[in-house]
Amino acid sequence: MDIRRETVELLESLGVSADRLSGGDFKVSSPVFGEAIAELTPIAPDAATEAIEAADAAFRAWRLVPAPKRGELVRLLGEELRAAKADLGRLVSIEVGKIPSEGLGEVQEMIDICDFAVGLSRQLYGLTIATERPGHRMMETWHPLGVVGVISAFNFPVAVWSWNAALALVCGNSVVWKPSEKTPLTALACAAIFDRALKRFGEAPDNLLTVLVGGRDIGEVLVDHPKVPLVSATGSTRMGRDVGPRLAKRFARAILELGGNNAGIVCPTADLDMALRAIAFGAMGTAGQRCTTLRRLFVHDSVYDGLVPRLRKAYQSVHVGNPLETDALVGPLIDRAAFDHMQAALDAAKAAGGSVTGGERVDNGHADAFYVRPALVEMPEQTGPVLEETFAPILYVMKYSDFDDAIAAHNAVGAGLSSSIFTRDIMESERFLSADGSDCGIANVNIGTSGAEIGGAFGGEKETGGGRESGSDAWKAYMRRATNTVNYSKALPLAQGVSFDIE
Ligand code: UN1
Repeated sequence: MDIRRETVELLESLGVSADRLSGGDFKVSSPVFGEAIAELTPIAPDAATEAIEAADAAFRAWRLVPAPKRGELVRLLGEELRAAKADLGRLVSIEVGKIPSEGLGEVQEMIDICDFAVGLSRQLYGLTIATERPGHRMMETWHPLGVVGVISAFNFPVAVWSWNAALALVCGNSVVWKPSEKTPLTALACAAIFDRALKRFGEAPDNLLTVLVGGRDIGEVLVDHPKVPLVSATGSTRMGRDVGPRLAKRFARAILELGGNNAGIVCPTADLDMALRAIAFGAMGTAGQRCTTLRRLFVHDSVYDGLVPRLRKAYQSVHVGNPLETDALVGPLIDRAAFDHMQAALDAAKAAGGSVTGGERVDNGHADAFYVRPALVEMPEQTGPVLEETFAPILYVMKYSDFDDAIAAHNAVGAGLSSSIFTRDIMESERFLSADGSDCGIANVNIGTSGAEIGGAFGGEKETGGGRESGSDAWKAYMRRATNTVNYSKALPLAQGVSFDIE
């Protein structure tokens, strides 16, 4: 196949002109064959600063549009995404190497969050609160916040943007998006899709959405700009350690969705067939490149031999290959660096006594495409690389005999994104979900760690950064809250019984 030609054709059909795709020095590659598929022109830092100022002007106008009307724009975006689903899903597969159902699933997440946000646009509620003073009313109101900066990662190049953008837009904000350096093409496609929704919507300010194609310097412009009151950033914990303090320094808000080192516990009463499928998808799906990928597994002694050999077999037989032309379940790693990190982690695991199944490179005839057989690593204990997130398909498996020890080991890592337990024992599942159970932002029972629905709040604790995006009341981070107390009496009673009579 001519992947470059198909990329250009897809982008043109999505509304991105072919002239933008070549001639620049910002090279974009597809991991499928490791070939360049576009050369973009990045934005200069000064132009990025100007774009943020323009987005601020857009916010000032957009905040005056009634929220349900803003919801109409997001409804149209959802319609345009439905129409573009096949093309955008395919483009995600080309740019990231996802298998087709995962590329399409990512676009489905976008459609789902648009639907959610449309409903939300009529539900931006505040509370009315009992006051201690007679003839008074106290309430809270929610107002638009400003320019919302979005920094997204390569692995969910469009869905995570849409979680932020759909909420930000109904909340009355404008959006400036710095996509991953590895995936700017799908971002340009989203901007074109959004433009179509805008045209159908009619009256909306210019510059409601700006995409900044560029490297780290451009991300820094966004993070440091005083007119960006909120930055939602997805990426590594290392990135978060830089972005978090920079935002804190200027008292801007952060939604950080950083690393995960997600674990599962398989208990004596687990349905092993169910656990096997959930573990296989959670650990090998998306080539281990989800924030929610299952990376550690604690298996009770009594079921270890009933589960782990079957898992090993699945690792040996899963089809790894070109996601565009075959029915592979595991596509490529994003690049050579990802491959190198994976090999280094496997070497460290072996040195720590791990026994490795898989992990080797699978040759597809292209020197710069990195396919690997997912690795199952049986570890004597949780040490060395097991404590770190390696963004690749490695599952470390450990035995446990005492449930308290399993929970303690589960929580003994820096990250706190997603977790799961496989059990039919209600005492164990309830304990896992309780205050002294899993310490993660997502805790599941008889479901893997990945593949969350948009209706729940998405994010995690500890080194995952603490942010929440997507469903539930995550919208509150995208608005500012005002507490209003109104006195409709003729007196001026002071709170707390204070008297202050000046005559
Ligand atoms: C991510 O990897 O950053 O829960 C997002 C999941 C997906 C989103 C993952 N819905 O696996």
